[in-house]
Amino acid sequence: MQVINPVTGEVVRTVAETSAEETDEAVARAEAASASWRAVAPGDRARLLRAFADLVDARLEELARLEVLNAGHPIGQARWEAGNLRDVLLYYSAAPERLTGLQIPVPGGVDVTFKEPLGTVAVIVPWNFPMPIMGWGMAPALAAGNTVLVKPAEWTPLTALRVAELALEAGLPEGVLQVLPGRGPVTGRRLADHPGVRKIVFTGSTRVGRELMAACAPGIKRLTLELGGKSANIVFADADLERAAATAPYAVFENAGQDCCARSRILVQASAYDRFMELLEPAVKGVAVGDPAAEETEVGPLISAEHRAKVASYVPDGAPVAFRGTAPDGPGFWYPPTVLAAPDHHGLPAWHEEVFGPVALVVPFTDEADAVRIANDTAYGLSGSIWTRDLGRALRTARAVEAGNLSVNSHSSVRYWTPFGGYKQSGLGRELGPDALDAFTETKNVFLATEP
Ligand code: TXE
Repeated sequence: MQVINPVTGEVVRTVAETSAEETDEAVARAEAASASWRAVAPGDRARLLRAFADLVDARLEELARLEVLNAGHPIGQARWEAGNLRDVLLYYSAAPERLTGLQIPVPGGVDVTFKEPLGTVAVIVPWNFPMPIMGWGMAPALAAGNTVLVKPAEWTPLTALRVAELALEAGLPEGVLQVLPGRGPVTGRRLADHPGVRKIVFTGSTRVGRELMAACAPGIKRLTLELGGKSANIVFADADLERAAATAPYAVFENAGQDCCARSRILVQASAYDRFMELLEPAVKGVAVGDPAAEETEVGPLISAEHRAKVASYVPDGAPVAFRGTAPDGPGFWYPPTVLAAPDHHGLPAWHEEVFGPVALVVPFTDEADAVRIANDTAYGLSGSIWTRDLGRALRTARAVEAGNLSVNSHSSVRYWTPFGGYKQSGLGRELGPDALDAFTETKNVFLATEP
């Protein structure tokens, strides 16, 4: 597979594709490593994960630069991504020694529950946040005693391959973590079909998520899905409009909008609409789009020429463009931050579908009930923001919006201490936080009779 730098459009590396047969061999290696990995003493498993995290930390700049080259992410953001992988490894390195079961009082004996690893699990990773999303699946899975196969996206295999080398260097035994670069329908699908793989963790499109659910059905394979989003950023008239408008562009244009949590539908209370738009325009035009290797850059290019064409198709001639930011010309897959003002939004595909690019819609609403109605007018339910100074309204609205992760007077989505995942067609199950350990263990209950 050719790895392309999205800034130049040039091939920077060629990576071998894992065939279906090679995928089977990797699964066999992972299964063979399972018994000894689950038998590693909890303290030793914790130490190995900490050593792994320390190596990621030591190589943070190298990993970040590799992501700039491969995904075109701004260097500051890429450092955050490598740092997130390190932090998630450290967070779950505490788990092996704290994975406790329960002792429940029952008559006639002693009843104990155990948390046991599933065996071999596969993590299928998209191209938008390669290192963090690899970590969110891999770290809790390893901590709980599973062996792990990671399939990075076709576009972005480089950091995953380097991270796998660091795992070996840290002392993880052979076969415990393997990275299989390859095509989704070949390598990814084989992992989903393989009876030796006990769980699939998938982040990607809702279309492929649906396919994987069907592929997992025959074997009742465990599945966690983190899919698309169409999140709302709800701005009430009583909010700090300056802050809401200054931050709104970053909540959708960061990572060039290639973010499942992007707040791509900005809902503004009608009485504050004109003022908000006045404030939003300079904020959007001020977003620094350009060379991702430059420290001051905030937004880089899109991942590929195909993806840019798809994004552009959501802004056809005659689309209600209110204003746009800037983007470089020339080689590379650039697209300017674009705001559509669309009171009559229902006919627009960009209202219903995940654009996954730097395109936002602004829509007015009348009152709280209207805001909730519009926010929930989507098949997705991943994330969202609520801006208001009224705490009661903030909490009422947060409880009424059908989404897994909401933030008030903030656009924060992912905090690795807390569960992350979607309602409706945004996914199934939760990643991160304490919940993720349940997703990588089976609960076994054993009853010991103490009376004859
Ligand atoms: O995703 P795919 P794509 C959304 C976003 C984007 C769209 C398409 O809207 O524009 O999806 O992106 C692997 N069996 N998100 O085409 O195809 C694939 O190799 C098993 C949202 O890149 O879903 C890659 O590793 N695996 C999102 C991963 O699935 C398969 C992140 C994701 O690719 C497979 C990315 C198959 N049949 C895209 N087909 C988010 N939630 O953050 C593909 N894959």
